[in-house]
Amino acid sequence: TQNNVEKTSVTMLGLGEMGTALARTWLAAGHPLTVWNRTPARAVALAAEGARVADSATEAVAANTLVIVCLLDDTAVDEVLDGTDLAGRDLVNLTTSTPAQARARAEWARERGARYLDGGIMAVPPMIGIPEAGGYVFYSGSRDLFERHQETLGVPVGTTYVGEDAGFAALHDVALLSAMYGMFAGAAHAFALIRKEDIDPAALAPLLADWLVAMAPAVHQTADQLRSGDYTKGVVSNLAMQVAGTPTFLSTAEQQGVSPELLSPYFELMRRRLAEGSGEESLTGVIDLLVH
Ligand code: FVH
Repeated sequence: TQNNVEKTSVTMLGLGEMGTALARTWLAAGHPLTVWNRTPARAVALAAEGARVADSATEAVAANTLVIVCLLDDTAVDEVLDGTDLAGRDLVNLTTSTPAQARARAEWARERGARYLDGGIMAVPPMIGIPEAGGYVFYSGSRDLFERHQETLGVPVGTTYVGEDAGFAALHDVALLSAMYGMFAGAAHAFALIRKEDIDPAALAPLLADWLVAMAPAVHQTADQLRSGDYTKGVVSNLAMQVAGTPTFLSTAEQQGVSPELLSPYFELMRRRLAEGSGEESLTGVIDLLVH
């Protein structure tokens, strides 16, 4: 419906880059919106677009049942929500946190009479409100709450519910971002290898991107092997062969004057796993060496 009265009213606490981008989409979609930010100047543009600006976090929380928080970190959440009356509120926390912080926040909210949903945002601000950009938010915590507000939560960006454990959204968020940093580390090493050569980085970039995309589906075999416990299942390039190849990578790095410090820790784990007699396996066994 296009009728504003029938759209869920939203309170938004935190108007940084992300909070502002989120808030703007609810306004544009016709959701009555109350906002608050520590620095009031950041609310001026949204007020001009139709948001009601509360004088305090307490007033903003009192305005609506659905309260969405997007602040810098967990400490800021403490400071902002301290003294607000959360009884009967549906608290959705999109602030980046650790799984332990999210679980503690869920319990903290429950003690104050609020339902709780935690979110991990898999998007940067320019992706908000652009469905084709592919961003989404992991949600975990109260399933009832998620289902009740799924339509509203889906206005800025897609939604993916990952379980009743309030820490799971943060865990999924950090897991995906950790894999991303591994990819960035590999790309950094690749660019370093050609840095002093007459090779255009812009020519390497599409080759690199296509190769990473081609290799990415390997995670499905990893998952399949972890589930079955058989790390030799479907192996094409076994660990023994891959460890035998590592001197080539290290020598090439040396010849190119490139530090091996990004690659070496992973190669060391591969060697340790091989030393355990796992030469016929894939690289999946490395995962078990990481888990204490
Ligand atoms: N921006 C991004 O690319 C990433 C994408 C993935 C998710 N993150 C997380 O989203 C949270 C908010 O990030 P942000 O981009 O909005 O961050 P800032 O623009 O720096 O705004 C921070 C807001 O937090 C307020 N704030 C900070 N400390 C306090 C405090 N002690 N008391 C009250 N408010 C506080 C700040 O207020 P002000 O400085 O304007 O007064 C902003 O509203 C974050 O968890 C990312 O990890 C974004």
